[in-house]
Amino acid sequence: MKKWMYVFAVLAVVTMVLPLGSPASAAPQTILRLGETHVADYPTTKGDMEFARLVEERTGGRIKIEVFHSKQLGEEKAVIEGVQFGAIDFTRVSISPLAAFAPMFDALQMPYLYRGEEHMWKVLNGEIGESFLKSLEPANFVGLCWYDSGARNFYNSKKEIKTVADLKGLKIRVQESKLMMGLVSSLGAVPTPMPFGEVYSALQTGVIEGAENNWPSYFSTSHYEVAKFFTLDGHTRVPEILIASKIVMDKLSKEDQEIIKKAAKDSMPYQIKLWKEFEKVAEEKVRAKGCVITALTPEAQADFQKAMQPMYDQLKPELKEMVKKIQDVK
Ligand code: BDP
Repeated sequence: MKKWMYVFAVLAVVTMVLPLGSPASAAPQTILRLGETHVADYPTTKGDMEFARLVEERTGGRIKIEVFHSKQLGEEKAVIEGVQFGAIDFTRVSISPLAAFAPMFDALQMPYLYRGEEHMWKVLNGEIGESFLKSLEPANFVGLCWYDSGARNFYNSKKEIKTVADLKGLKIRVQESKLMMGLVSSLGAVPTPMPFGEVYSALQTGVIEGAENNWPSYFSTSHYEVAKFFTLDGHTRVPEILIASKIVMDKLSKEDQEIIKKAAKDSMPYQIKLWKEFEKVAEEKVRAKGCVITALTPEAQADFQKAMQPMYDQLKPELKEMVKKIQDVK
C-alpha cells in the first residue's frame, strides 16, 4: 500500500469510530428551530432560551434548539400550522390561536374564569393542565409546558373606558380566536381579528381603535404610543404554552423526548420570575409615558362580568363540563 493510501485508510477508520457529537467534536447532531413572536429580551423569549439551554446542556450538546424570536418564522397562526406539519420544530404561543386547532383550549381562557393567578397555576400545574398538554397529540402537537402571561386589559386611542357602555361600537383588535371575537362582541364593541404584528400600524392609521393585552405586550410593542387609554378590567388570563411538533418528536429517541419534556418544565420558574419583574417595569414605564390608566369601580367591574355571562351559557356541553371542573379546583 502506498503511504498516502495508508494515511487515508487510518483517517477513515478514525472518523467512523469517533462518535458524532462527542465532547471532542462538540458539533450538534440535531438542530431544531423554535418560533417566538416576541422580541429577544421579552421574558417569554428568555424562557424559550432557557429551555433551549437546558436541552443543549442535558444532551451534552447533541441537540441544539435555535430560538427565532421577533416573528422571524412568521405570525403565530402560521407558525402553529408549521409545527403541526413538522416544518417548524417548536413554538411558544398564546393558547388563544391554538384553540383553533384544539377547541377544548377555550375552556382555559374564559373571561374571569380564575379567582386569581394562584387558582390558574393550581389548574395548569395539576391534573387538568397535564391532561390539556397530552390532549394535543391527536392534532400532531406535543404540549410541553405553560408560561405566565398575566391578565389582559382593553386599551384604545379614543377615550377613557370606565364602563361597558364606553366600549360600544369601538373597533377592537383580537387574536385570531373565535372566543375572543365573542368576548368583544358581548361588550358591544366590534371585534377585528388580526395578527399581532399588524396591530401598531392599524392603531396608528385608525383601521382599529383599540386592542387588548397584558402590561408587558402593551409596552414592548409600543402600542401605548398610539393607544394611550388603558383600562384595568382584567377580562382574561390566557396562559402561554410551549409546544413541539409530534412528527419531529417521534423521530427522536425516547430518552431525548424525556429530556426535552423535562427541560421545558424546568424552564417555567425562570420565565415566571422574569414575567413578574417585567410586568412591574412595563407598568411603570407606560405610566411614566403619560398613558391614562383607568381602574374600574366595583360596580363597573361587576357589569363587565355580567356582560360576558352569556358566553358561559352558550358553551358546548363538553366545554361547560371542563369549565366547571376548573372552577371547582380549590
Ligand atoms: C401576547 C402573547 C402573544 C400573542 C399576543 C397577541 O404573548 O403570544 O400573540 O399577545 O395578542 O400577550 O396576539
